[in-house]
Amino acid sequence: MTTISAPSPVQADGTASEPVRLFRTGPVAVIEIDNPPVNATSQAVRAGLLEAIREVDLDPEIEAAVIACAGRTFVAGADIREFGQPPREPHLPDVINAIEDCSKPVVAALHGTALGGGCEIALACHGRVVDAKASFGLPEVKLGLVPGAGGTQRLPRLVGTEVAIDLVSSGRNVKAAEALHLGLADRISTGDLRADAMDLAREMIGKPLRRTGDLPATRMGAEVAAAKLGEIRRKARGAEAPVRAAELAMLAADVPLNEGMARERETFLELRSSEQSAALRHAFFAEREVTRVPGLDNVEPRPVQKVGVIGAGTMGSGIAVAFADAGFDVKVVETNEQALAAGRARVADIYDKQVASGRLTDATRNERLSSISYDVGLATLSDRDLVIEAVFEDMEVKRTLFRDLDGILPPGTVLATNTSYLDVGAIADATARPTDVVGLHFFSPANIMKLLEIVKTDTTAPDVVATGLAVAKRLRKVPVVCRVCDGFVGNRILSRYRQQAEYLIEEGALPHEVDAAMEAFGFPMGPFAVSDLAGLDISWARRKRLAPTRDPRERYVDVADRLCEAGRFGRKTGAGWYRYEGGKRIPDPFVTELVEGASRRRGLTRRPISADEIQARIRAAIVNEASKILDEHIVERPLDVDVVMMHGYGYPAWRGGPLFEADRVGLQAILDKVTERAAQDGPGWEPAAGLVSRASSGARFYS
Ligand code: T1G
Repeated sequence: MTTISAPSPVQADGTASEPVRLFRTGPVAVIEIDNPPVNATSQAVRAGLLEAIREVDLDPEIEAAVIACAGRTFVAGADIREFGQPPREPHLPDVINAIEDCSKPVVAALHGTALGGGCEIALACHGRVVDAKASFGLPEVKLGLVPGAGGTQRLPRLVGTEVAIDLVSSGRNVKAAEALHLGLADRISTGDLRADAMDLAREMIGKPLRRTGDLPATRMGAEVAAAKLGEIRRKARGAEAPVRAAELAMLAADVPLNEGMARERETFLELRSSEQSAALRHAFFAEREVTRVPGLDNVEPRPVQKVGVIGAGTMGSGIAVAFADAGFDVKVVETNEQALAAGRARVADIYDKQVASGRLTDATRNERLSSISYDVGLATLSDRDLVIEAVFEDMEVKRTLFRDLDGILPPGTVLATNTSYLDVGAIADATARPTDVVGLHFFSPANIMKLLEIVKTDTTAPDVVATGLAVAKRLRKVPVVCRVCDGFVGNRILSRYRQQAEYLIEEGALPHEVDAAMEAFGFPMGPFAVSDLAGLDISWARRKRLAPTRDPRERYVDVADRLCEAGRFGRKTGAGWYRYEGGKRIPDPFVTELVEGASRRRGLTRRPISADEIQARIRAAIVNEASKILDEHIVERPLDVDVVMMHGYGYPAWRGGPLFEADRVGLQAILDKVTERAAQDGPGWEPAAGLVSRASSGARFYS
C-alpha cells in the first residue's frame, strides 16, 4: 500500500503499481482499491487494505476515511481463482473486522456491483453511499459457498433477519433504491460518488460510531424458521449452500458477532473444499471460457445494429424482444397482415407482463417497443446487418426463404437460421453466399433463456461466427459454437435422455417416478413434465418425419405416439403424460395402461425401478451421447457440452455439468452402465469411442 497525495505511477501495462492506495486529501482520506478487472480481494488487496486502515486509525491528521474502487465496480468479491490454493493471510474477515473496529468513521463509496467480500467490506463500514446504478449482493451460494467474512452475521443486524435470509440464501442482488429502503445504504449519490461519500464521512467525525457488529439481530420464531428452511431446501433442489447460509443468518440473533463469524468461517472453509463448490466454480469459469473459441481470437466480427426477424410466432417474437432488450434496431416481417398483427400482439404481451410484474417500467417498455418495426414481405429487409428466420421448421420452406433473401440482402449481411434440428449447411446451399450463413439456435422463451447455440457449417466464414459471438455478448446470452448434426448439441443429447426415460417406463417405471427421480437429481422438471410443457405434437411431427429412415433395429417406444393419436398434446390440451386439473399435474391411469401395454408388446415383465437406477441410466445416456459429440468434433471442448446442458436444459450447476460430473463419478462406472444397456437398446447406444478410451486409460474429460 502506498500513501500518496497524488495518483501513483502505473506500470507499463497500464495497471496500477499498487492495488491499494491511500490518498491524503485533508481530514478525510480516500483508500482506493485498484485491482482489475473487478477489484477482487486478492491477497495483495487484503494486505494493502489492512495496512491502509491501520494507517487511518493511527494518523492523527486523518479524521475519517472513504473506501472506494477504481475501474468498473466496487469489490466484486474474493478472488475466486485463489480458492484452490491454501488461504494466505491476512484473511478477509480479519481485514473487515479491522475496518469496523477503526476508531474513525469509514464510509464505503459503492459503484457497480458490491458482491460477496465487497458487500461484506461495505457492511463493516460505518456508512455506505451508493451510486444510483450500483447494487449489493452476497452471491456466494451460487459458488456453493456461504459468505466467509461476516456477511451472514452483519447483514441480519443491518436489514433484519428475514430479509437477510432471503439475500444470503438466494444470492440475489439488491439495487440502490431497495438498499436505501432496507437500510443497507445510507445515501444514493447521483453525482460525484466519492465527494458524497466524503461528505458523509466528514459529518460523522466526532460522533459515536454505529458499528454494524454491535447492532442486535431480530430472532425468528422456531416454526417460522423451520418453514423458511424447508422452503429454501425445496428451491435449492439438492444444492447445500443456500440452507447453510440461511442457518447462519438465523444464528446471528443468538450469538455475539465473533462467535457467529467463527461458525460462519468454519462453514465457509468446509464448503470451499466441497464437490458442489468445485462444480459451481467450474460452471462460473466455463460460462466465460466458452466464449473464447480457438482460432477466432483475432477475427473481427461484422458490425450489427439493424436486425431483421422473419416469422413472428412464439420464437420469432421472443427473438425480437431479445434483440430489442439489447438495444438493437429490430424489424419483424411476416407473410401477411394477420400474422404480423398476431406477432406484434405477442411482443406487446411479453412486455406487458414484465411491466405488470414490476420488472420493467412503462417508459422502458415504450422505448423497447419503439425500437421494433413491422412489415409484410421481405423487401424492407434490404437495410439489415443481420437477418434471422424463425419460420416453420421445414427444410424446403427455409431453403426457399434463404434463396429469396439472397436476392434482397446486401453483400455482407449475415443470414441466420433459428432451426432446432435441420441441417444449416443444406439451408446455406440454397444461397449464393453460404459463407454468410450461420445457425443461431435460441431456446424458448428466447428473451429469457441464456443459451445460444451458434451453429457453423463447413463454409461459414470465421468472421460470421465471430459476429454470432459478438451478438450473443450484447444479448447477454451464453454462446456455444458447434458444428452441424441432428439436434446440434443440446437437443441431440436431450433426445437420448428422453429415449432412455421411455425405456425405463417400458421396463417398469411410471412417468411420474422418472420425473421425480430426475427432479431429485436436481433438474427443475423431469423429462415427461417438460414434454407436456413444450407440447408432445412438436416431437411427434419430427418422429413422423424421421420414421421412414429410422433403423428398424432401434428399440422404439410408441407410447408418446399413442398419446398424440389420442389428442393428448400435453398441458395445452389438458392432458399428455399427465392429466392437468386446476394447474396441477396428476398421474393418469390412462397413461399407466398405455405404458403397461407397451411392456406387453415388448414382451417385458415390468419390475420396480429405483430412483438410483433411473438417474444412473439417464446420466450414462447423456454422457455417452456427449462423448460421441466430442468424438465427432461437433464441439471441441467438454466445457462446451457442460455449458449447453446447464444453461439450456437445467442440468444442475452444482454438479458442474454432465462431463465435469462424469470425471467425479468415474468414467468406468458410467461406461459399464452404457455397455450393459447397449445390447437391449439397439443401434446408437454403443459406447462412444472417446468414453471407452478415457475409461480404459484412466483419462478424464477435463485434464
Ligand atoms: N474472482 C476472480 N475473477 C473474477 C471474479 C472473482 N470474484 N469475478 C469476476 N471475475 C473475472 C471473470 O472471470 C472475468 O475474467 C472478468 O472478471 C470479468 O467478469 C469472502 C468468499 C462481477 C458481476 O461471486 O458475478 O466473495 O474471463 O466476464 O459480466 O464471502 O463477474 O475476463 O479473464 O463476469 O461484467 C463472490 C462473481 C465471490 C462475483 C461482472 N463474488 N463475478 O460481470 O464480467 S466469493 C462473486 C460476477 C466471496 C466472501 C466470498 C461477475 C460480475 P476473464 P465477467 P461481467
